[in-house]
Amino acid sequence: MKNLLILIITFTLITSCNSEIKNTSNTDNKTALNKSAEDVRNETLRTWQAYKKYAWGHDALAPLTKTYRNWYKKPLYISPIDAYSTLYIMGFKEETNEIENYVIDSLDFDIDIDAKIFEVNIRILGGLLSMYELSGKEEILAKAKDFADRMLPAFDTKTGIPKYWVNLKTGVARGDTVNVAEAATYTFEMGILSYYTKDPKYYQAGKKASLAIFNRRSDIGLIGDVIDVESGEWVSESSHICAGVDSYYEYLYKSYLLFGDNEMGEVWKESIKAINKYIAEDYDGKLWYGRVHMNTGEFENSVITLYDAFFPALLGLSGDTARAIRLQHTWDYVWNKYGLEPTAYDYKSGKTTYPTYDLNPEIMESAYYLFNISGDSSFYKMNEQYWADIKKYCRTDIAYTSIKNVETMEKKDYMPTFFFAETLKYLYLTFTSHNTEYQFNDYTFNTEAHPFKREHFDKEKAKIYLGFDKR
Ligand code: DMJ
Repeated sequence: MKNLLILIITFTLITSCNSEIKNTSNTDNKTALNKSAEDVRNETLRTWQAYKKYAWGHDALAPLTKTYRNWYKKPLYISPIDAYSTLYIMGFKEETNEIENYVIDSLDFDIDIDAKIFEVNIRILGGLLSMYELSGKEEILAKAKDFADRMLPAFDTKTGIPKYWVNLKTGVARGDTVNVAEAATYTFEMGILSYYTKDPKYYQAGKKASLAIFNRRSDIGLIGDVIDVESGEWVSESSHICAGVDSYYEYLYKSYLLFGDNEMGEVWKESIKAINKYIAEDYDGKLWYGRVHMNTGEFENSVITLYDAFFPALLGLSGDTARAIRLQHTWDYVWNKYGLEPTAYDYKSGKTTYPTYDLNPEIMESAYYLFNISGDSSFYKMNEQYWADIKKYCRTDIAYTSIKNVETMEKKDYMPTFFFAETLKYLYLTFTSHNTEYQFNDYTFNTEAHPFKREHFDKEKAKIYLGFDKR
């Protein structure tokens, strides 16, 4: 009854919060979009066309010099794979068909390059699996499986935590020192692949890595942030939720949410208890998550990163709306101090320690979640403002570019692939929250914002296909 009441209130608030919002369910009809959604959609197309003109076949666009950048000596086609689900949600059929055809006909992962396993997992494997869900094309699932099979040799270590790089052709892996995010952000994509292939080996590899981290927690329940994959020793004992750890926590909760793996749910519950007890801090009237020592819980430093702005979304998703809202206001304060967020910020000195802004999505991701969870229109307005600021400082004649220094707003010549995958998508989804078929409660996103429909994953089947036991 209480839930029903909250739902009704939320729905009422969402539908009444913005006068431009029209009550329609037809997302294909461009006239049904409000001004903000229409604007993001048009800008996405303009940016995609720039990628196609200047960087097609390569990993990323360099928007100032109007050329391309590749991550490795051969391209992995990362921008289109990352962009696909955003273009699909926006209804760009011709563009998404073109990407599907390229992936099916021309993409070959048998390349002699050492790929960073964390990055390619969230972008390529996550992107391909989402492409499979949205397109329904079996050939795309085959590509995803082929790619994951090339990643798996990296997990063959004494701890089960993968090495940093894996050679896509030979399977030779290297790099024994990894941060926690690189160590254990795999259960979501690997679980989805296990579900669709009915082969538990993928999820089991990802879960082993996550549990290897959790099982090395201290007596007070905290983990460090850098680990040796062979010895299992902590290389750094700093405990935080910042860049380098962030998505480990995200995947604990999301694996429980999407697949119903209760063991992962318990790991999340225990972890968040320790985080809130030792890491959360009230400072200057705001909520912050800084850095403490994993064994003692003693404060180490107050440098946070803009990646941490994902945490309000995770707190909100897992039911702690009050903390989520407070934390989002903290991030909103940091954003407004500069007009964009700096990559690193010391909340006690009030200064940035690394002033770059790379078109990152996290603060907009959290505003999107909180608008949908609480129905409070101030989160919608936050995203309207962040979008206006991005247009003001990052827009170029052909696309958008990163900022070298948020104090001077000097531009950098690079557009990361997650701008397509995440930033534009979360903005668009916020502005269409009322009238999209991609309803917030129906989807779970990987850490690169690739969407997966919750009802596609039957929890009883997941238990078998992913090979975990119900508790
Ligand atoms: C994205 O690649 C992913 O969200 C990742 O988890 C960390 N953040 C970047 C974008 O900022």
